[in-house]
Amino acid sequence: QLRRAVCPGSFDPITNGHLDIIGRASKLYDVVHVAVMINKSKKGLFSVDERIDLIRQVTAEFGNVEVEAFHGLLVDFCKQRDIPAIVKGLRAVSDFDYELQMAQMNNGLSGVETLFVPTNPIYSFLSSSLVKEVATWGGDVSHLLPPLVQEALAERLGNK
Ligand code: COD
Repeated sequence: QLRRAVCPGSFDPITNGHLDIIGRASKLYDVVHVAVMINKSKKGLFSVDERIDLIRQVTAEFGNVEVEAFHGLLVDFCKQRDIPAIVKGLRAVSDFDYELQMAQMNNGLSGVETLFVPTNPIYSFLSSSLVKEVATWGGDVSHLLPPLVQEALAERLGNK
């Protein structure tokens, strides 16, 4: 039986921080599912389909990553696909409180385990929202995003 894990998130858009965690998870598991959360109340800069398309392209090299949208509970996504583990990156203590709560809630709901991977320190300050803010005002984010994503972002923000 294939060993599966899921990396969930908003990925609006995917950054090098996300990609680092997905790549490391892809070495530990046979299949890594990337679950892109559909949040109807939060309109993103990129549509869910655009996010999925970008993630598929930048994770293709790993060879064992499957990208899908989901709405509802993450534990249901896991149950439907026989996924016993959630892999999350931990950036700093500030991530910890909320991540611990979610990990405990998810475990209580369905028994799914959450594994935390420490962020690569070069990405510990990195988030999709900061990247969007910096890029909006013309700041250089080229070292924080895969080139393809950087292009899509510049185009979306009209900086190109
Ligand atoms: N370095 C390393 N990892 C990173 C970095 C970075 N710089 N940035 C982000 N990550 C990792 C983290 O593990 C993060 O959790 C994940 O990538 C996704 O990040 P975002 O910002 O794209 O996504 P979020 O935080 O908006 O995602 C939240 C979830 C979708 C995971 C969460 O809301 C969820 O599970 N929702 C589903 C509904 C549900 O089940 N709710 C009950 C939860 S108990």
